[in-house]
Amino acid sequence: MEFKNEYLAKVYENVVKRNSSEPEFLQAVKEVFESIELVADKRQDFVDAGIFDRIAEPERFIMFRVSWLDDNGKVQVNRGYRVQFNSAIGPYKGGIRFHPTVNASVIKFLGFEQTFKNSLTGLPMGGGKGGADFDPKGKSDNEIMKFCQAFMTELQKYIGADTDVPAGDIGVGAREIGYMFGQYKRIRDEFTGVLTGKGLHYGGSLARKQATGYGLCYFTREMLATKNDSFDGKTVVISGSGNVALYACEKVYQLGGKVVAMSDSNGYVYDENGIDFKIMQQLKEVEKKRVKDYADIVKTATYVEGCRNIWNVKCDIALPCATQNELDENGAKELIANGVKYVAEGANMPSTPEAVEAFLNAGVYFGPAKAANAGGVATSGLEMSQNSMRLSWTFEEVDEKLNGIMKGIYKAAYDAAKEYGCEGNLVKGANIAGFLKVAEAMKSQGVM
Ligand code: NDP
Ligand code: 2IT
Repeated sequence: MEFKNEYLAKVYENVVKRNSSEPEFLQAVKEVFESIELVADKRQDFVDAGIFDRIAEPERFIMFRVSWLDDNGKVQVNRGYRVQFNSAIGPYKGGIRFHPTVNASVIKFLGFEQTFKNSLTGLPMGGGKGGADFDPKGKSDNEIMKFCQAFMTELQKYIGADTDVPAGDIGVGAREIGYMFGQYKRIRDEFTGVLTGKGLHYGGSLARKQATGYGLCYFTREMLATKNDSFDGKTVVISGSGNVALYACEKVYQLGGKVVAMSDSNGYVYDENGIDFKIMQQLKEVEKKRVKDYADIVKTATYVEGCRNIWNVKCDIALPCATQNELDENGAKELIANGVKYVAEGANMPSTPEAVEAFLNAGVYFGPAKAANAGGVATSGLEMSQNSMRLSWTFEEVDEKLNGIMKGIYKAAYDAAKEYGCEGNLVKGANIAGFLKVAEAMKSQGVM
């Protein structure tokens, strides 16, 4: 039996039966259930209210065809998704991912995780996620616009500022949000905060772009402080080189650390002198080039083919910021053998369960995604507040609130772990703290 609590074992069995072809979703549910069985033992009221039976079943799952014309006038068809997972504590909220690997399992795992992450922020946001199996790589700007318009033409039926508020994720940044916002406005004739991560000229929040990466480092700083340690002089490896990775890199330097390696899906660059943030930002964010090109510009850097090899690089702190299951048991063992002390997840579920176990067993202090990367959605929450008030805060104001929220999340996860007898296990702590608020709200609102 997978669980000590018999009731939860039965509930999980049912989840497996219903979702047998969805490995990522089951992986995410299992991890959360392994933590909240401690709650099930203590809280018969939650058992009686059927909270555990309901929590892994999304309130709504929408799947739709997205047809559009490419630059050659040829019809292209993609599949779009939105999962509206849980609205107990606020409107559905979560990003949109455009990547060829997007499927029902990936969207559901992300929406499930988002529910607890959003709860941890302390802001009133439920859990949702969406996306399409569209590959933005090699598409012209015109094709991106056509796709975004076709995608939103269908999605707009289901979302709204008080219903469901999407944002960016892999393959969706300010450009895509702009095209989707424009299409929503055209069809619904409403200028509302229906999306976050908007451009600064039309209601976007300052510091939203930086928020996930910055927040990850603020969270890591709290982890370090618990061990009477700091970023000062630390060597850091960051996987990925997209939105989250880039701004984690910038903040590591601001806090006194040094980033020695970054990657994309093809390979990684290493430079013992430190990766130059400005050059990497220009290359990836502005010119949309590859990490390989970095080594052509910076002569002290070396490029290594194969992104998973990045975990062979010796470091004190590892920040996986690319995608799910990018760090497996082998990667974890390499990091441990090379003396890694801290791992904090910028991506969603980047470490496999075996990798997480290896870190915990080796005494590596581990910060799980739903706590460590919550700064992005938290700042989306701040964007929603600013939109509702029809005003905007300064960069410094938003950044300070973000730091405060990340400190609060760390404390909530740390304290919950302690209260439930697993001090120092932030995986369990984050799952329990995130779950409790959602569960209380579901119980108060009755069976639905
Ligand atoms: P971007 O699209 O900006 O960047 C993604 C990065 O990850 C790229 O470097 C990309 O490389 C790499 N990558 C993507 N898929 C794979 C893959 N299958 N294998 C190897 N590398 C891959 O996305 P974000 O930075 O926004 O997102 C990164 C992670 O952070 C995701 O897990 C996302 O869910 C999570 N996240 C994002 C938040 C946000 O606010 N944006 C908030 C919280 C979490 P390549 O260019 O080669 O594809
Ligand atoms: O995974 C995430 O938290 C995000 N992609 C951000 C979601 C949001 O609504 O800002």
